[in-house]
Amino acid sequence: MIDRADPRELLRRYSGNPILRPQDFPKMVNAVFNPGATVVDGRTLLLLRVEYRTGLSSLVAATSDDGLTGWEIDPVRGLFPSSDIFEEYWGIEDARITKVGDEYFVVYVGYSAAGPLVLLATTRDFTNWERRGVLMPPEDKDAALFPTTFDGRWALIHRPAPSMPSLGAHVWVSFSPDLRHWGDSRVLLPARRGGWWDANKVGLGPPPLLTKQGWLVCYHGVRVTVSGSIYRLGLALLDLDDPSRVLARGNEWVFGPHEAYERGGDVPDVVFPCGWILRDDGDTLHLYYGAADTVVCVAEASLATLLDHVEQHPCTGESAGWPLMGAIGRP
Ligand code: M1P
Repeated sequence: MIDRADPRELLRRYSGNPILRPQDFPKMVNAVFNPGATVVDGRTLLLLRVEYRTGLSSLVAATSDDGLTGWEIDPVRGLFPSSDIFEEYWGIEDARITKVGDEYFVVYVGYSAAGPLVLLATTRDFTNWERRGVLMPPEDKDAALFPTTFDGRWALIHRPAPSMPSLGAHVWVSFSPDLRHWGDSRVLLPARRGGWWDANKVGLGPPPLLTKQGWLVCYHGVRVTVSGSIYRLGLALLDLDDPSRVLARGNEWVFGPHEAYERGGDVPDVVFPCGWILRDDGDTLHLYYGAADTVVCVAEASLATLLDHVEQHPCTGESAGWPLMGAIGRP
């Protein structure tokens, strides 16, 4: 295995990675990955995607005092699919958690018999849940809510799958007055084309993060190679008042698989974050990600440094959109 670790990386891996593995569970499970993240009563809470040895997944809570060590898995705290619910027939996956007041809005993927779709459930304690139904019908995934409304409308970032895959899978934003009826949908971050790292398929990572400069967005881009797909991460910045306006989008990926636990697993060469937490100093950012669809890891970054990076790539006019998709700036 070639080690391509570079000390200049913006995101630094925690030396204790992976922080959660299948063998940490009391019951035998196949994989634990793609965690949503938040803070509950001062403790870091991850909502883990746990894939059992049936092939189906649930969302299970694990907590830690410092967000790095001493993880306590509570196998009965979380959200569990029911085969009585059509939308969750083959399990539930990849939670993104948005705190609104003292409630947590958890947007997740339901693996329905009609394909993956976007569901919402709310909770105050990750034990008692209110299922709020379908936000986006199949096929759609990689979705999260903003924590604030915009002129009275909720905003959801999501990733529909096109019926013609050759047209690419792009990140969209949609709006709703009531979390039930969605519309005013538009492409937010188109997948680029050709040789780009984020050509043809992109999807949201964690929920958008509020900063003074705008909403910071982390997304995954998928590069298809003869040996399989490589999932890497990039950054974009959205307007504070109008999140359908892209202010900046980095050209280079900022994080990609190179450690053994990212390069080998059920799905090799995948880093897939669904949560990040800005710590109390206002700058330390912990990014929680699934590695190779098998284990859970964390990487740390300075928020100011990430913002500096993305702001070097402002989008003006059409530069974030379709016409120039193959040629945004210089790499
Ligand atoms: O296997 C990699 C990822 O594939 C899917 O993501 P996407 O549809 O955005 O490419 C998801 O199933 C995800 O859970 C998985 O980690």
